[in-house]
Amino acid sequence: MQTKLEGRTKTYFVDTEGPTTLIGEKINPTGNKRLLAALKAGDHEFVRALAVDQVATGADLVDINVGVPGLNEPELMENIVKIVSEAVDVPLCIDSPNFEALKAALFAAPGRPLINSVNAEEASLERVLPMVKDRDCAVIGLTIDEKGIPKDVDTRLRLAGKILERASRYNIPTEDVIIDPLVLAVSTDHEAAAKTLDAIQQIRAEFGVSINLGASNVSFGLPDRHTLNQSFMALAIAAGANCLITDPFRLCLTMRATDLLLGRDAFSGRYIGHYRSMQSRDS
Ligand code: THG
Repeated sequence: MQTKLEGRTKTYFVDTEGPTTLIGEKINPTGNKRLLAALKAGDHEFVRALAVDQVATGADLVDINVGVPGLNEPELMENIVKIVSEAVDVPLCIDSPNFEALKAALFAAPGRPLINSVNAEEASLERVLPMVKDRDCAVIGLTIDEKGIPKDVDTRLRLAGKILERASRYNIPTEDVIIDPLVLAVSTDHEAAAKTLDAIQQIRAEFGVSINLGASNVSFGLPDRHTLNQSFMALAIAAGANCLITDPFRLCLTMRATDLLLGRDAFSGRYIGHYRSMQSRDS
């Protein structure tokens, strides 16, 4: 299944049969003091460089999350979407729980962006799906509802079905919905990663859709998070996740390695290409 996305000049397909999609996560002030200061100060050059560097490193899409308490999110979102879409030509992933911020971003973004996200709560389905239909774009559906992130696999499967069914009622085709089964920290539930891997497999088998994951939640609260993130990424891709929101600087090579080992990189082209481009950047 393919999801068509467009940036200012580039068309990109998230593809269940293709190489794994990397959505660069770095434009997100959570835990990033330098970005937070830059957003507060209106230092747009810092944000522009983050977008350009992520794409140069292999990001297929750039996620934009500018939720900062005290700042006007719709206005900031519109500004940052304009800056990033002038700086890079790839499609944008608009990351906000704020409906007004999503609306502002959709208005400012070129092409066919990816909304991040809708979830199975009524308020979200009723507000976000009409925007997806009106703007003719794609959306990530989180398997979460009024009760929060389900711990079990069956509820995640049911919520994925609910989101897809509701989208089809708005005449949004299945291929424009990418399901995110979410992962919780293994430090608080040692089966959290295993359950998400199971959910990825079952959702793919049942609905055939693309699966997205924000891979770094898994390692929260543990030492050497990078090792856990790398291992989890490989397992998630093997289980059927084909789209990951992550740090391209630290995880792009692991993603290319995993695709190669799963037989999805003819003549090791993408793996070697990424390795070479990193070497030429370092020298
Ligand atoms: N699913 C979907 N969207 C998502 C998530 C998901 N969006 C947000 C998040 N999860 C993915 N994005 C991030 C962004 C940053 C970090 C983690 C996930 C992060 N930041 C560093 C930290 O907190 O230590 C700071 C990084 C820095 O200094 O640059 O970990 O699951 N659909």
